Amino acid sequence: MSFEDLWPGLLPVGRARGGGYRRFSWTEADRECRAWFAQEAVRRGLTLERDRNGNLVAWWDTSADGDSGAPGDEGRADDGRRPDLLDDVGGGRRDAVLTGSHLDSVPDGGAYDGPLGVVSALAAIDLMRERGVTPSRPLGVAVFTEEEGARFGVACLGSRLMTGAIDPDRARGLRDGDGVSWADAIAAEGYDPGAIGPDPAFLGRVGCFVELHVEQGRVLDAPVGVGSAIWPHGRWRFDFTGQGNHAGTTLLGDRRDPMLPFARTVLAAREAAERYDAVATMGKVRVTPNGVNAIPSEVRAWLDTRAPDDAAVRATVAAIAAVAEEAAGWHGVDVGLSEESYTEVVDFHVDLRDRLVKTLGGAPVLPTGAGHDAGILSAHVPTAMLFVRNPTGVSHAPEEYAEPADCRAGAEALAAVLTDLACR
Ligand code: HGY
Ligand code: MN
Ligand code: MN
Repeated sequence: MSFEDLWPGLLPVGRARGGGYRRFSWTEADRECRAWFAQEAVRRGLTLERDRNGNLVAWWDTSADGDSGAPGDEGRADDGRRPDLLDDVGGGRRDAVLTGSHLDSVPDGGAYDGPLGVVSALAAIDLMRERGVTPSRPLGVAVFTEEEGARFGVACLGSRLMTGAIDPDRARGLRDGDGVSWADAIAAEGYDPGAIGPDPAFLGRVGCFVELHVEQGRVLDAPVGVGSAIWPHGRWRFDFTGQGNHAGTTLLGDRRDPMLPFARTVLAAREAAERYDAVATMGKVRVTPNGVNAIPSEVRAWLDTRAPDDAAVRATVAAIAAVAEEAAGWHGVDVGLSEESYTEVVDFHVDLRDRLVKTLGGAPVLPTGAGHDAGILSAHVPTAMLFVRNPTGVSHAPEEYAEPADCRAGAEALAAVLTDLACR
């Protein structure tokens, strides 16, 4: 199927009234996305595997003995060993090529962030088959769970669990806004919460991972680009605790209103980001009790900070925290700050990056400020990214868009890259 034929199948799933998407992990929309992916995998004769962390991988393996090629199989094309993948980087015993992305979204997210990588991977397999390409090693399409962290708060949770980048106990205890834990959510889907955690057997068989993603910015002036790096970035939570009280009868001098230091902190985030050439966002806040005529008892607010280098991120957060402390003190409010997740700078695998550029006959190379599962896997597996042009640069919003011609070019580029990597 062409990209255009495939794309409409997923489009309506999880779309909210305002046109954005609410595809949160382990909700009905997520189940529908997973069912769509399973159906497309079966339609292509791919072997669908659910790992213990909630991630999915659909395997195309053409080895003589027809094993699934899923990790853990001996998966050999003949009695010899497959040539090492990327032997210029000493792939060792790794022989599978993995692509894919995620299907979950931020609240009111766009249609392309995540799904473009998954749909393009399936379209790329169809293109390869139309051209009679037969991979000599397993080729997997992954769907990583909870990439946005929109429900349980930690981004790339599925790939962090797979790689050991998060403690399984902490993951089990993550809770959504209604208090539902990750453990309870996955148990309700038939997973064993006690089994989540690092999966070295899977990673040990993956020779490289290439993720295609819509560009989240507007740097690209060509249909497809190749990723060079991901900026360091993190998420912090401020807890401002004051005294709930009556909005009408409490004198100003008697108030301990947590909303005031929160408001000062939001402005400080912008000031610090400008000062340190970073970006800082406070887009999520939870007010308790959130009543019009009640002074809040608590304001919980999240900070997302990113910059080209670690020092700038740290300096930005430190400056914001200092203002939060001072403002809280002024208003007799307590403030707590906790780092919820942090991702060091990711420099994608140079040889793999250059190989993608060469396969594409040249392509722009660009960094990104957006986090991806590719960033998490890159510490364990040679990893690269392809970006598809986003004409407006808008992402994490209903207006996110990519031209059909550019999406087609992305699927073609991915097919060429996967052919080069999986047919050696
Ligand atoms: O937040 C990010 O950068 C990514 O979209 N999860
Ligand atoms: Mn995103
Ligand atoms: Mn994404």
